[in-house]
Order: sequence, then C-alpha cells, then structure tokens
Amino acid sequence: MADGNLGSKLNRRAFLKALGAAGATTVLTSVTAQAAPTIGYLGAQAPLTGDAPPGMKAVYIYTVGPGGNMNWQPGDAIKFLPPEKIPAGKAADTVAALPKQKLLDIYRTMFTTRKWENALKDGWIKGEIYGAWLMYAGQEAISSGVMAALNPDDYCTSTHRPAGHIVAKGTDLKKATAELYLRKTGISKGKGHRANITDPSIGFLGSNGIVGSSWFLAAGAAYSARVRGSKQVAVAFGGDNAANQSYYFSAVRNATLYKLPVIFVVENNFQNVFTPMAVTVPSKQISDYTKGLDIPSLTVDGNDVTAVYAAAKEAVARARAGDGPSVIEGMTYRWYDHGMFAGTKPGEEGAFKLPYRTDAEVREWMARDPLVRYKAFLLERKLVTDGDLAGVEADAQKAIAAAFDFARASPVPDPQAGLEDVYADGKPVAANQFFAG
Ligand SMILES: Cc1ncc(C[n+]2csc(CCOP(=O)(O)OP(=O)(O)O)c2C)c(N)n1
Repeated sequence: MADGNLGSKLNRRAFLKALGAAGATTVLTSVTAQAAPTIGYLGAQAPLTGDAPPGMKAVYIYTVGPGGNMNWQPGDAIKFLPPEKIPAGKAADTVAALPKQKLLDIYRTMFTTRKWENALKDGWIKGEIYGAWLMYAGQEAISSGVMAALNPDDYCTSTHRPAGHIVAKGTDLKKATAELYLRKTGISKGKGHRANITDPSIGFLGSNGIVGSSWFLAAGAAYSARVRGSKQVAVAFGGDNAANQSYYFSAVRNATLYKLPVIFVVENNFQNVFTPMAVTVPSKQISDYTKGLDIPSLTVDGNDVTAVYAAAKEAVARARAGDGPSVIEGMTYRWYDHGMFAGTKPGEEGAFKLPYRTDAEVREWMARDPLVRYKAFLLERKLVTDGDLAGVEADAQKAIAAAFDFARASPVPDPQAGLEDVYADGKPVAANQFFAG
C-alpha cells in the first residue's frame, strides 16, 4: 500500500457487493489516484433502477479523485432525486384535509426558517455575526413536517445544524437571533450560540455539537415522560452520519425495549461533511438498520412536507399510545457547504464549485426546493390563495426584521456572567476539599 494504490489490493466495488449489498449501496464512488478530484454526474441519462425509495429517481454519480484507486466505477453511484412536484397520494391527501390555518402555519414555518437563516448567513459573511454557523437550508420540510405533528409541550433534540428545528418548534425569533449575536437577551443569555442554543420553554432541549447525541437525549426525555405519565413525545433529529454513530442503534434498541414515546428522525442529506454516504452506509437505506426491531422504520422523500408530516403523524400517535418508537428517514440535500459559507455570497442561495459535489447536482436539488413544492401543492389544490401566502410571507419578513433589530440593539453580557450558570461558583477551592473525610 506504500504506493497509495489501494485499488491493486482491494477492489472496493467487489468488496461492497460481497458484503451482501450488491446493488443496494446507495452511493458508490470511483476513486483513482489522480491529483485533481473530478466528480462525474450522469444525472438524467442514467438508467433507472428500482433502488430508489418510492416516488424518487435514482441518479448515478462517480467520483475520480485522490486517495487511491478503489476501482469504483461510473454507474456504481446512486443518489436519489425527488420529483419536482409533490406526488398525489395518501400523504398529500392527509395534509390537504388539514384546516387552512394549519396549512398556512406549516408554510410560515418553512418560509421563516429559510429567510431567517438567509439573513443570518448574510450577517455572517459581512462580519456582523461571529462564530460558526451550519446551514440547514434545503431540509426545511423535515423539521416543519415533523414539528407540525407534535403538541407544543412535546420535546425535541437537535443537531449541529439547528435552524430548522428551533424555528419549527416555535422559539421566540427575537431571543434566538439575539443568542446568535451573543447578546444578554439571547435565549441562552448569549452563552449558548449555535451549538448549545437551548429553549426549555418550548421543549427544545438544545442543539448539540456532539454528532449523534440527540438520539440519547430524546430517548431520555421520552423516558422521563413515560415515568411521569405525561403522554409527551420526544423527537430526535440527526443526520446520516449521526445514525452511523454507535449511540444510534443503542438508543433505538433501548427505546424499543422500553417502548419509549420517541421518534428518531434521520435527515439523510447524503453528505457527511464531504464524505459521500456510500463510503459509510453499507445498506440501501439507513432505515434498514432498524428493520429487525419490528418497529416502523421507513424512508420518505424529505423534501416533501406532506410525506414527512404523514409519517410523523403516525409515529406520534403510536408513541402517545404507548406502542414505542419509530424511525423516519427523510432523503434531502443541504444547499450549502458543511460549515460556513464557501461557494456562496450574501443575497444568493446555494453553494457552488465545492470540490466534493457537482453544481448540476446542487441545482437539481434546488429545483426540488421543499418550499416551492409545498407552495405549488397548496395552490394547485386550491387550499389557499396567492394572497394568503403573500400575507404569510410579509408577516414572516416583518418578524425576521424585528428580530434582527432587537438583536443588534441588545447589550452584550457582563463579563461576570461567565461565572454564572456553571457548576463551580467561582470561589477558591481548598486544596484538600475533595479528599476530606
Ligand atoms: C462525536 C463527533 N464526531 C465528529 C464530529 C465532527 N463533525 C461535525 S458535523 C459532522 C458531520 C455530521 O454529518 P451528519 O450527521 O450526516 O449531519 P449533516 O452535517 O450532514 O447535517 C462531523 C463528523 C463531531 N462534532 N462529533
């Protein structure tokens, strides 16, 4: 292996097929020992197979880049692409039957998440906001669809990419914005920021920088609800890589064992920083991991808010009835780079020319924008009018502007505040205090 040419020793393609995953691996990547990476995107010309989840299209890709020749070949690689329109069917009918106000609230949540985050992005790029931010844009149908199926006092645990979850759970936008400006008036007094923002008043048990921690935290909240007999439900959000952490199966298995009222929502955006899902996921879908537990474990189009809502509604009913957990995997796509803003500019949506994905792929997913699809669905079925949607958009824009004004005008925390809300009280500790007695 000293020559770095793994391909001569290991045929990755054959290896994966030998794993019993023949034709079942979601994305396979061809890697050769060339210096400059290129990504081939066979897109629509590619033959379709039955490998895609219902309603989605298989799209073949391959990557040629440094790292050793693993003999992965064009055509081995599959990603899934949803249709441009929300398909007719049971999920669409379930949502169409909701009261008009609820339909508009779902739209408000998706729209607010997108525009609030766009404004944060622009603030960051211009240097007005500090610290890391990881964009959720493109995935709004998952957070909004799931949260629309919850009661206000249900729990939610989030990830390193929290915008969708905290907005959809119903946070006070002013306090959330102030938190990201690190102001005293922030939800977590300016000390939580992106990776530790927490809003217990709405059952939002925190974003989290530890990938995969959300599974256990939600299972714990669900356990507490069970013990207290409160009938509350807990939802854990996590990415595809979070589902590859050892905590994941352990949390789902224990929740199944104790029939905990918890829902595990896997936001599968195909990307683990810049590693494609193919090299980390040995099964066709992540929902396959938990099929043997005899719990509902399904994959849905995560850019279709009706599909997400319908799946979440059933999972919530099951959890509240005491029948235990469910797993929902939503196939989606993040529009931006993993962290921060490579490939994008203020006022523009999407990140391009990134070395690990093609612009064509990004544009195909942006053409399946969950907001645009939902808006078209509402209008085509005549469930709302253009005027209704314009009203929601204007209100949301006003609320976002007010939130940013509030944040900018808020004071920063006093230095002394750094010693508050911590386990230590700041007083000197006697050398032998911990060993006395
Ligand atoms: C326990 C742990 N391992 C690794 C990291 C570094 N890390 C931060 S985000 C990330 C990728 C997470 O991917 P995924 O769960 O698929 O979520 P996505 O970023 O795609 O939304 C990694 C590896 C971390 N923060 N915590």
